[in-house]
Amino acid sequence: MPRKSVAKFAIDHLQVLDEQGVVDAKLDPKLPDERLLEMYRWMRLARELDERMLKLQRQGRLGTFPPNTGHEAVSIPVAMAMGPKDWFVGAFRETGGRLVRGEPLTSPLYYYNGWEEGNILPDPALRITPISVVIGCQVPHAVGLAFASRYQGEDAAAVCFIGDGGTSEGDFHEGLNFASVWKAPVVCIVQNNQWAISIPRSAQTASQTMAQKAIAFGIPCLQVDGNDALAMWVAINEALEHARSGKGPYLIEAVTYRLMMHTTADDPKKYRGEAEEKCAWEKEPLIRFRAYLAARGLWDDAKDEALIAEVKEQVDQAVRAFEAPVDWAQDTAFDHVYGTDHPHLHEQRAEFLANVRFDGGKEADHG
Ligand SMILES: Cc1ncc(C[n+]2csc(CCOP(=O)(O)OP(=O)(O)O)c2C)c(N)n1
Ligand SMILES: [Mg+2]
Repeated sequence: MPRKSVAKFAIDHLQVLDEQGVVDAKLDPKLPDERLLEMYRWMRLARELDERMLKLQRQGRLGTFPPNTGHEAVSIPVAMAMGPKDWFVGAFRETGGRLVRGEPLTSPLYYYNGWEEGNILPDPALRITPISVVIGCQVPHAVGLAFASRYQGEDAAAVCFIGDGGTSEGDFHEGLNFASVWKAPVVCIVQNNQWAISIPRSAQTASQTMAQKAIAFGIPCLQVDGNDALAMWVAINEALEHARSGKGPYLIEAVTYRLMMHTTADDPKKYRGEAEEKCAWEKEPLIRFRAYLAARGLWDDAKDEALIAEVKEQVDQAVRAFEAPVDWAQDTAFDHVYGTDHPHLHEQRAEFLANVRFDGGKEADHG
C-alpha cells in the first residue's frame, strides 16, 4: 500500500503594523480614533509603571518582580476586547491588561512587596485571577472557569496567558486537551518572548512555532506579531468570536521579546548578547504604534510629552499611596489558600507567626 498524506497543517502569521508603524490597509481593523488613543495611553501607563517599579526595586523600595516592558501590545488589546463577564487568567507579564481590566496601579506594588493585599481585587466582578508564578497553571484554571461559565449559561470566555517556556509544562497540554474535547470557550495566549529565564527558546522546545502545539489538540491557532497591538486586536476578536460561538478553544502565539531581565534577581548580560537586545528594542511595540498614530494625524511630540507627564503623575500618586503606612496583618496569605478551613493551615499559620519579626505587633521592616 502506498503511503498517503492523511492530514496537512499550516500556521498563519498576522502582522498589521510593521516595525515602522506602516499599516497594511487591507488588514487595518479601522478602530475609531478614541479607541486607538486609549490603547496607546494604556501602553504608556503600563510602560511607565514598569520602569518606575524597576527604579523602586533598585532603590530597595520594592521586592523582586518580573519586568513587563515590551509585552504591552499583547495583554492590553486583549483586555480591551474582552467583555465584563470574560475571565482574565494571567501569569505575571500582563500588568497592562490587568490595569485595563480594572486592577489599581497600587496592586502590583503591594504584591511585589510581599503583601498579599496586592492580589485581592477591589471587586471580584472584575474577573481577574491573581498573579500566579506557577508556570502553566493558567491553562487548566481557564478551562475550568470557561466550562463553569458555560454551564451556568453565561455568554463568556476565559482568556489565559502563558509563556513560551510554559508550553513545555504538562498543565498546558492537559488543559488544552480538555478544553478541546469539552469545547470550552477558552482563548490561550502564548507570550513567546524567546526566553524562559536564561534558557533560549531553541533550548527548551524543538517546535518551529508555539502555535502548532494547538494543532495536536484540534485547536485552531494563529501566530501573531505580539509587538503589533493592531494585529493582536484583530486576532483576539477572531478568537473570542470563535470561543463564544461554541466552537471551542483558540490559541494565539504572540511573538514578542522579553526586553528586560527575567526578574530583577538576574542579569541577562550573563546569558544573551547585547546585539540581540538592540535588535529587539527596534521592534518594540510603542515606537511603531506612536508612528502609526502620527501618520494618521493623531499624534505629535507635544502630545507625547504631555501624555508621559500625565502617566508619570498617575504613577507618582500610586507610589505615594503604596508607601503610606498601612496596618495589614502579616498572615493574610493564609486566608486565601483554600475556600474552606483546613487544620494544616492553622499549624502553618501559627508557625509562620511565631517566626516573623514583630515590633509591638506590627511588621518592623517593610523592605
Ligand atoms: C511549575 C513551575 N516550574 C518552574 C517555575 C520556575 N520558573 C519561574 S519563571 C520560569 C520560566 C518561564 O518562562 P516562560 O514560560 O517563557 O515565561 P516568561 O518568564 O518568559 O514570561 C520558570 C521555569 C515555576 N515558577 N513554576
Ligand atoms: Mg518566555
